Amino acid sequence: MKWWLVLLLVIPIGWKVAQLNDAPAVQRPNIILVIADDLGQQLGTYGDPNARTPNIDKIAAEGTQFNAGYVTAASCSPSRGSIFTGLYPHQHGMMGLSQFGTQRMLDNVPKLPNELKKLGYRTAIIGKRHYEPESLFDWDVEEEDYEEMFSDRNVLAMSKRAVDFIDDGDEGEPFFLVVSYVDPHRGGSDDGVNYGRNRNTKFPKLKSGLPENATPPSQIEPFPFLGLDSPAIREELADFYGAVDRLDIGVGALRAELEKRGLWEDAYVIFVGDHGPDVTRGKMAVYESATRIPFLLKTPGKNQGFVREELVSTIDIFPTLMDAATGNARQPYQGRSLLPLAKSAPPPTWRRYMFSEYITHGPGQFYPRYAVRDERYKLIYNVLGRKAANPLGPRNYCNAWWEAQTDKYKDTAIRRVYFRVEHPPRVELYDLENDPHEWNNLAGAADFAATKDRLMSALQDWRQYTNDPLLDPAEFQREAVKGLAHD
Ligand SMILES: [Ca+2]
Repeated sequence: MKWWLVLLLVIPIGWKVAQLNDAPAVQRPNIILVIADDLGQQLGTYGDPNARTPNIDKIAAEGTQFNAGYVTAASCSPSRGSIFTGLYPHQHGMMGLSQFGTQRMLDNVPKLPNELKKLGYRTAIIGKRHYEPESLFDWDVEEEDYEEMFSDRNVLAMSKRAVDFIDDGDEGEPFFLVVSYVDPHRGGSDDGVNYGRNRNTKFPKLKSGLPENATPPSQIEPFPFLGLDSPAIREELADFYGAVDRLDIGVGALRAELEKRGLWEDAYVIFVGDHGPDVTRGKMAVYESATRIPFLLKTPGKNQGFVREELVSTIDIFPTLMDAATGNARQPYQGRSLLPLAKSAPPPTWRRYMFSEYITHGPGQFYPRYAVRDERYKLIYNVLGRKAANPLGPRNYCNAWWEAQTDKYKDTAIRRVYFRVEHPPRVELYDLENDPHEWNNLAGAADFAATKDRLMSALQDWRQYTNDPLLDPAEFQREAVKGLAHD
């Protein structure tokens, strides 16, 4: 019997997290999970020259910074579904955005707040949820004020709501607090305002009076993965970094309140982005710029400052926090507890491959693709290849995409990179060591045929092992009909 078949037989029984109800009454640690919306590694602690993020950087300095942290999908709902279930989108069922009525989480998947609540935790989510059905989740407090959090980006009001939840609890009662900021997502109360005709919505640089001094466009260095520079690109990214500044101010305010109550030092704190920035080759792609995220973990205590290179994923958050709460992170988790990596001891054996996917996003955006990387190489499998153009459309493109269309870049290598966004080949292969921005597709090169085959085989094994419904042509067709429908 194949190894993955053995696991398949075990996993359905294990959906329920076993034997947690009878855990002994012990003092459990407080847990804080901070989620940023559409943020890649654009932080000072990851070496970004534009970011002014002292508060978030401090979490890295006190804890463990994972340089190779990934989400399962670069779309809000599928990614958040994975954070809260420890499963890939094709397993938890929400393979695209949840607000259009076609994508919902399966009833029988494990849910992190529900499991922590069984252990005696008070649970709260302050800010963006973006999953369906909301009734599956057992939060004591859910605060999602659209105007305050999305339109006004009032990060200070969000911190206030978070501490109100803490102050309402009994002393010594452990809490699981999720603060889910909307920055630096596009939009806000300037809804409808964009960067020009047929262009994307603006990033909200200034909201609720913050930040007081955003970096001017002239001082912005464009994201390296875009490969282009222009005044319009700088203007757009200055707006993005203004929203990042505000996010950091919010995290600082939250931390200050927790410190005031003596609740910061002994808490477990995780900081992640739900996927990379909403620019071309970012959100909705499976490039590194889409799926690689800031991933910080602070464990109780002071001044750790570890930096790890292991491949870690948001599917590891569930087992990590169960491990933090119970001292145990047994199967049936897809991911692994990260606590063994948050130590100065030599690293244990770790995973060799990292997987991510994109199935769909909003209406009409069904274009399934999968990615697998090892220490050095990355393969992308675009299931439809050039049978269908990538249906994301110009509204999803940034000023760099428009810049690449100008005559100046005719017949250049960078134009081909942007062309590949709309017309991807079936298979892409990149050498991340020599080509970290994934510009030079090696899939057709004879020298790399063995690497390509090995990664494709790992990818197929993983899809089978994780029961990907899209392996079944009838299911694929059903999802295609759902995903290509327009509202
Ligand atoms: Ca998002």
